[in-house]
Amino acid sequence: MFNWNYDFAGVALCINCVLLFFYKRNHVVPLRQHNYFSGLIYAELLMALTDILSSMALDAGNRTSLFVKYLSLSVFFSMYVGCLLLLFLYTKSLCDYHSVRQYPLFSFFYLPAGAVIGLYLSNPFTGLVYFIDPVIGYTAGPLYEIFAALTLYYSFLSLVLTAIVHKRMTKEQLLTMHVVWTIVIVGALVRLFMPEQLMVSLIMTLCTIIIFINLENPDLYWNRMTGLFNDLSFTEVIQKSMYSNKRISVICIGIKNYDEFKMSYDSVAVSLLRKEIAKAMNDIMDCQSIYYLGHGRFAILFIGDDDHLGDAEMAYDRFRRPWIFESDRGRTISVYINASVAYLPASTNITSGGQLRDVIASKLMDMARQDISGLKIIDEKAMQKQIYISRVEAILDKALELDNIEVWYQPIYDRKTGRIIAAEALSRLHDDQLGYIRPDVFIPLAEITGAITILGSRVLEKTCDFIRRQGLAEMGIEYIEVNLSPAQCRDENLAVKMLEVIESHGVSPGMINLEVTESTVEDMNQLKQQIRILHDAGVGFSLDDYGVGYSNLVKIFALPFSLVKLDKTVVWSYFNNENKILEDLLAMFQKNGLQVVAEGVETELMAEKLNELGCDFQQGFWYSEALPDKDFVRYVRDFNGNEK
Ligand code: G
Ligand code: G
Ligand code: MN
Repeated sequence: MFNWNYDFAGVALCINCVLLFFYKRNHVVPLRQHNYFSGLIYAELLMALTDILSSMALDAGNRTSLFVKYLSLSVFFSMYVGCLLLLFLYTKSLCDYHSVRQYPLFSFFYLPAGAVIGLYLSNPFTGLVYFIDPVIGYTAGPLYEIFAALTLYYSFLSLVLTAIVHKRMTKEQLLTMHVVWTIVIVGALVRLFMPEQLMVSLIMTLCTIIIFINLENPDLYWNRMTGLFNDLSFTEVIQKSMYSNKRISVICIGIKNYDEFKMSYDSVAVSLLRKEIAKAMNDIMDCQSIYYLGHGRFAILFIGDDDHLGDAEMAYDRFRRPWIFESDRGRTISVYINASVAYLPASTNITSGGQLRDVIASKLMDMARQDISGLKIIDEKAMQKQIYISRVEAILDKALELDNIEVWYQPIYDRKTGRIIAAEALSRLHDDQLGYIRPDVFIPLAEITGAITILGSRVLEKTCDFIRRQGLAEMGIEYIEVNLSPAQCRDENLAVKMLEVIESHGVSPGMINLEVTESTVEDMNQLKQQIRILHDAGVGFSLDDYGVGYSNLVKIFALPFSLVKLDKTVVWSYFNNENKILEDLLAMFQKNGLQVVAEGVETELMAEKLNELGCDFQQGFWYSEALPDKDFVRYVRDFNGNEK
């Protein structure tokens, strides 16, 4: 006779009831892992219950029928096996292992559990695992240890699986599952040697709690305030749909004036607006799930082949009407929201969840930047572009790490002397497969990722090294123009660091001209100080790309620019006879003591006319494209030796 201890199983029963209540209250994204997890809670609940029932029935001796004893014991053991299987399937769903449809593997996964459950259910007739002796009571049969063997089997299978595909799991997932399986093995040993303690369901429950805290916590997947799923669940759902070959279509909505909205209202109002938008979308269409991707961007995901373009149109239409909701202080807010809506049809090929999220973000950002209100389709081309950008991002990171960024120099011609007296340093990124990648692609990328800080200082270092090594000053080169990105200017130690680089290379600061675009001038206030330090040390400043922004001329003249570079579009519009602005700009800047560089000079005609107009400097393909350092030196020697 055993002296059963009901405490542990009783606690397990209570905990599983509580877990079930709270887990089921929350929304879950349609991921298989969540189904396995709730299945696990149910199985544990039943296991704890039958553990108690069967022990009570055994205790009661002849007062309960043999049938009740056998039934409750068989259900208990079967539920234990069920837990093992669900835990294994849960592990498998985490690592996206979807080859289950391959028949041989299928039998590896399910057959052992199925066979053992069959064994337990048929035990009342065979007595192979245990039997109930009229005198001694509960007695182990010849196959009693089978549950321990099965535990080892599934632990081992999980271990193998996570070892094979560990790259698809996060560190947290790996750690959690390894801990969980260790505990499961301990539980089986306890059952084997101390069956009277009824501890196994509590030990299983412990595993569930660990998973709940680390991997199934609803707050990891959705926002309580708005009831919207987050971008983590978005990428995971897409990832899983891809692995199981399901097609998806997505309606993406971006609030265009989101930043303004955030500045004008408190965070509660912002949350309420998000909630309101989600509610409206749910009313318009049968949303399977709505995700909030951050920065005022929503994604409505549909799994399956159906077309939802009509829904996307209706979603866009809704933004023609105002959004009305109560603020936290009970004030009624009514606002018009400008939205960009993009639609990704189910036919589009997707490579990864994260990539799709990036495509959506960049598409909506592009639409907002170009002020496109309306509906756009995200097609294969947009996906390809994003794939290319991600590739460039990786190449750039690697190039910075290996210090592989090249700097080329485009000559600048001086009207007064008829010689090349300066150059613009332009960075070049080389990849074995993609060839030379244009700065128009990687500079904006570096500005977003922050890599521009390192890139900028590398370019300056290389330029200084070149000036010193080649003795550019002796060759008649008066200065080199180096582009300074607005993003670099956020560093308040920029000036000091740059001067350090210049001086450590033994270069006179006067040999460096920093090119700043108008956009930098816009948020110049805190940077005036930086410019002042550099300028006082002798570094020159040029205003780059003049004519393509919206300049505040008062601000420009207040800064120590000595040069203005007219953007090539301004120059070209003059030579295309579109306007005569060039002449007036020249006069205006020169009258205010600034010298002017014309960019994009491509023909002899342009070069001659610009000289005639009195434009101080010229830069463009007529003279030369940007050249690698040795070619540049040769070009300058040739040019300055025998005048063009
Ligand atoms: O060479 P071109 O295609 O080469 O250059 C495209 C743009 O990239 C230009 O507007 C130029 O100002 C910018 N650019 C090139 N090199 C650098 C660099 O080192 N730093 C910054 N900030 N911009 C650069
Ligand atoms: O924006 P930034 O001023 O830094 O411009 C330099 C860019 O202009 C580089 O991309 C350079 O390759 C390009 N560029 C320079 N000269 C010419 C030209 O004559 N024609 C064209 N189309 N591009 C030019
Ligand atoms: Mn430039």
